[in-house]
Order: sequence, then C-alpha cells, then structure tokens
Amino acid sequence: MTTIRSRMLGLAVAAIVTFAAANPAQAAFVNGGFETGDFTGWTTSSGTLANVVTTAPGFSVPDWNPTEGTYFAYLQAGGGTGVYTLLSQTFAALAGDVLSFDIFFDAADYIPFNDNGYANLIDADTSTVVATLYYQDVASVGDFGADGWTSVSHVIAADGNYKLEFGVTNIGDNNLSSALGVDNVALNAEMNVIPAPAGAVLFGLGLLSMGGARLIRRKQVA
Ligand SMILES: [Ca+2]
Ligand SMILES: [Ca+2]
Repeated sequence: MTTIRSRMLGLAVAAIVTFAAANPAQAAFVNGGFETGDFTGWTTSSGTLANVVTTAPGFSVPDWNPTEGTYFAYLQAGGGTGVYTLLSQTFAALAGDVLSFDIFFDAADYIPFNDNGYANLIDADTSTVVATLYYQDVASVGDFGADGWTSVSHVIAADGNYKLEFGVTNIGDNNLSSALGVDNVALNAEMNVIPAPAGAVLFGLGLLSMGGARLIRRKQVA
C-alpha cells in the first residue's frame, strides 16, 4: 500500500515537474512601454511624426501622460491624406497568449476631415490583417474629440508570427493632424500556461490528501 502510494505521489510530482518544464519561454515585447525613451525594438515609418515622449498636448483635452512608467509613443498624422504614420513590432505568440496595450486617439480635426487611428494584429508571414484591435476616427470621437486612454486586450487564437501595427492619418487634407498614443504593450502567456500546472497541482494535492487521509486513519487504528 505504502509502495503504491509512493509511486502515485512520485507520478504526481513528475507530472508537476513535466508541466513546469513544458512552459514556453515568455515571448515578450521589446521595450513595450517605451521606457528606453526611444523606439528600440520598434519600427516606425517616420522619424519626425513618430516620437517617444513624456507628455503631449491634448488638442481639446488635458495634456497626455503615460499609463506606465515615464514614456509613451506619440504618433501624429501629417504624412498626407491617407498616408499613415506607422509604429510596429513583430513577435511570436502561442494560442492563448494575451496581447494587451493602452491607446488613445486625439482628433485635431472636424467632419468631413475624418482622420483616423488604428491598431491591427497582422499575420507576419502573409501580411494579412488577423484582427482590428482598435479603431477610432473623428466621426466616432466627435469633432476635436478624444476617447481617453483605452486598455485593449486580445487573446491570440493560433500559434504564429505576428506584427502589431499602429497607424494614424489625415483624411480629406493634410491639415489639423490628429494623433495616436500608445503605451504598456505586453504579451502575457497566462491564458496558455496557468491551466496545465494548476491542474497538475490540483491532481497532486488530491493524491496528497488521499495519502493524508489514509495516514490519519492508520493513526486512529493504531
Ligand atoms: Ca511607458
Ligand atoms: Ca486632419
């Protein structure tokens, strides 16, 4: 009996160790909060319209400040009508990973000059848009309006190589350039990793309590 229990406990411990060893390496964004004070790890389309800043003036709202740390990315339209100021980073992710970031759109314009800003999840191998994670335009936030910092999170559906891309553009003419702010970009493996070890731990605890109950019973008998 003792031998069988020992073997079961051994199997449970082995299961826990196996699950722990199987945890994928945390795929993390490089400089996801822009705390290097520059675009290290990121790709931008413009050296003058994309900047890492500590604060930025709101067009008709209070100044913008980071949601995480000291810096955030501030993208301004101005490259032309329909010409996007872009910020992107490629990353590898597993199904269940949670992609998250904070973002705002600050409209400097009025309808019919419907400037817009977006965040797209793109398949890095095929360059197709997998999901639009965020979209705002002058029509949605109102003339000279802003939505305020917005937290976005998205569960990755399939293993793959992805690109997270942010863009903002003028529409109608190239005046009164609207802006997009980004901070706190992260990829967390929680959804993917926690259930298996938790299940293994519960399985192990169940066996331990079974063994404990037997020990107690044996003591009572003795
Ligand atoms: Ca930051
Ligand atoms: Ca404009």
